[in-house]
Amino acid sequence: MRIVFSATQTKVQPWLEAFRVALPQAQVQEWQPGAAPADYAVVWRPPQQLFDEQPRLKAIMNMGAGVDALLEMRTPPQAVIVRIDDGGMAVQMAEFVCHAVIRYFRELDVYERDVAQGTWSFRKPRRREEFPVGIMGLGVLGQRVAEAVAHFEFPLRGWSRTPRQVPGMRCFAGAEQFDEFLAGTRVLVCLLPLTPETEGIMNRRTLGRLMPQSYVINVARGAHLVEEDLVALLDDGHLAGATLDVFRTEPLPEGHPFWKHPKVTITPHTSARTLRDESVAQIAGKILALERGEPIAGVVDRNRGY
Ligand code: NDP
Ligand code: OXD
Repeated sequence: MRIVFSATQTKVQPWLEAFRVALPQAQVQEWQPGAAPADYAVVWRPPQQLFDEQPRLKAIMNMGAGVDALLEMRTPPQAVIVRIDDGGMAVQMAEFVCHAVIRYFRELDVYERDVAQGTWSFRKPRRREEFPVGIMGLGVLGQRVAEAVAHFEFPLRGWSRTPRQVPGMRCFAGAEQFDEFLAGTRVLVCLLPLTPETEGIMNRRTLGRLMPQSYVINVARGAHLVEEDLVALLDDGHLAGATLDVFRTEPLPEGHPFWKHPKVTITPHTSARTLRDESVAQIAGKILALERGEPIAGVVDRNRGY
């Protein structure tokens, strides 16, 4: 069995060594132009030339949860596209989102600003019932985040494409229930995949439907958000704050308004990192299962886009 590996933004050698240990029967090589035909490609944002030169791949193993960039490429049509499901990312996402929700609920963002100005002032405690958290996307990550947020007893709402039942959560589904979901949400968390249906889903109209003084937490993809609409709603006071981990252009360009906006907190696409050991174990396990002809989790539906 031959496996080619191609990933940007990571050191290649430790990944190759880990795959060679996990799959001793396989020949695992970093992809180079002209490489011999392989059975599997393990990739994160690879060059198009890899797929053009590897028409016989059985499967493409994406080293992340989101496959939006991969689905924009020309890939061999028979190759199954497989994404990471959880692989240690769900708990990281739960930590990140809980931290942001609690920071807003306890007004730590306001205390941080006060302290920076040498001001000692108390704020009236908020009522949890007035702080419903609404999660868009109830998949692997959204459900784990919901479970974690539930421990802090915030009212929970969730929205997905098809109807879901999540204990302790009021669930909404589809375009027809979207506005109702938004209208009762005070903290909007985006954990949707980026697809033609979800591109620009957070815009002036939809964010304008949230409860007054709402917050936005985007940990999915930058293109879910119309950035200038968010700034307008923060500036006119409808929105009280935003925590953004992902952006239309990454790294965030110098001079972008988010860098200095007093109501925006940014992080460099780090809310849930791909972890090497967990990912190698998961991908190797799936390759072996595919070789045995067994079903695996995380197979992407190319038509659905996730
Ligand atoms: P899943 O595929 O497991 O879940 C996707 C969820 O979104 C499902 O509940 C699905 O609905 C819902 N959904 C999809 N399309 C729509 C739509 N048009 N309307 C309403 N709901 C929709 O994905 P994951 O939870 O694993 O990951 C989510 C995203 O998080 C990834 O695609 C990636 O972009 C992002 N991510 C970001 C990271 C970061 O570091 N910032 C790290 C990892 C992931 P249904 O249940 O009906 O199928
Ligand atoms: C992912 C990511 O999709 O890191 O896994 O953004």
